[in-house]
Amino acid sequence: MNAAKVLEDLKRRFPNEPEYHQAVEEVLSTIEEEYNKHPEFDKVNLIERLCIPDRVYQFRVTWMDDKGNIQTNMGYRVQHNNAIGPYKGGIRFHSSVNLGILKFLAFEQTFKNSLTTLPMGGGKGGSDFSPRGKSNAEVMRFCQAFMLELWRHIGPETDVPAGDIGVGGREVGYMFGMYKKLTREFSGVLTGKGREFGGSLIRPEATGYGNIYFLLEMLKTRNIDIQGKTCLVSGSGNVAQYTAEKLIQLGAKVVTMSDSDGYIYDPDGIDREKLDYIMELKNLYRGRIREYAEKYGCKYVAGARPWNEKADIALPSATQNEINGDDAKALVANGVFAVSEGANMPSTPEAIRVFQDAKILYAPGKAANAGGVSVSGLEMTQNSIKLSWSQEEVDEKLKSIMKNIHEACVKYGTEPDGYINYVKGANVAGFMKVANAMMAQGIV
Ligand code: NDP
Ligand code: 2IT
Repeated sequence: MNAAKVLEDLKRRFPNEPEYHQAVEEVLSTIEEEYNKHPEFDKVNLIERLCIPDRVYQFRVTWMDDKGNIQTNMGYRVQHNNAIGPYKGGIRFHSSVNLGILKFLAFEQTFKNSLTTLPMGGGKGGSDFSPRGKSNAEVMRFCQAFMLELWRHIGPETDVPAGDIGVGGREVGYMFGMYKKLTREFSGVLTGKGREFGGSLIRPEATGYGNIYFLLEMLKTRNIDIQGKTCLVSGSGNVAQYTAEKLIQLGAKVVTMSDSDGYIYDPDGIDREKLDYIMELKNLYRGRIREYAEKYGCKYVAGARPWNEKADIALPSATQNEINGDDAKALVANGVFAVSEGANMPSTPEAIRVFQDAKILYAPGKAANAGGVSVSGLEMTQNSIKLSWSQEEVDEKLKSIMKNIHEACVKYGTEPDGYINYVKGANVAGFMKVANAMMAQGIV
């Protein structure tokens, strides 16, 4: 394979999908060498089949708002690859959603899910519906209208969606209700469900906790203790909240959180009580992070991200491309020695280069945030055996999965000078398993 040529061809055939091109380029550039050691892969043009999704569903979602107006949104499900298990991946509701963004997420998900060691293929879905400012009833009607189309394409052994930006327990519950009504079947078709109807304990916490478990493994390679370390967290949604919770439990100091309007900087650190306030503010009242600064009298910076503040560790947990090259330079200059990604692709290629050139610990999302989908996989298992495991059991399994992912990164990503290139490690490890499964299954 010639990575540059494959990418050029994809750009020509699928223009105007920059995030998809970005994600593919990052993977191809790091697996090219390994891929070319296996001429049998190229003989069957494996790479093209791995980059282009198996299929994409696109549909119109029409619903009525509280004023009686009829609203139209777009709905999508990208089924990327099911070589190692049913398609699996979240659903995103955000005004920015388009096909290119979901293709990047489904592509990434395929490698991430492979890394978890659980039998899950890769997929992603969503809509350009924005839950911001919508009433509960509007969200319910939208979720129902969305599922009215999606249900034909998913199933517990076919494709199992879950949450992502704008989709949490509430939305999963509404979608599950509609799916059940349409199919007259109670099944594990979605993960991230409520505990009362098949949801796994620790699933809400899993992405944030898993990211910190991965961070601890990285810190261990340099004999660094997390206690007392100052951390920058971006976002204030599901992933950011449980990232902060675990950091606080471990004695680290979280000084920032953010939302799409700006960030707060609390030099005293966000403690348990302040985090409870954020959880209530965001999950119950659906308020803005600015209100935290008003309540606790700390700095709020509108329209900015937290990467210029001084810290030891950064945990981007909001969205893609939220750290650019300049942000990365500021982080490194301010003493940050570890970046572990809770979000998917939060660092631009320039930012990744800055981190790797500075030889700091840098974990890409597909490794560091794999805890979320891992516990989704554990939820699928519990649903199919019709049992539920205790909190401790799930947490232990999550820790061991994150440790295994770290080991895989070390195995495939250690460079001659000893620096661990986690991007390469994660991509090669994730790729090899999917590639071998595809080879065994013939040209399909
Ligand atoms: P949430 O919707 O719960 O929270 C998202 C947070 O990020 C909010 O604070 C939101 O601000 C902010 N945000 C969203 N879009 C933007 C934007 N364009 N610019 C600035 N801030 C933004 O989502 P999650 O916490 O679930 O997801 C966060 C990231 O983690 C995403 O990249 C997601 O793909 C990834 N992820 C999620 C997993 C999960 O299990 N949920 C698993 C693995 C990865 P506001 O409140 O203003 O909207
Ligand atoms: O990006 C992700 O891994 C998720 N949004 C979670 C997917 C899942 O199926 O739990």
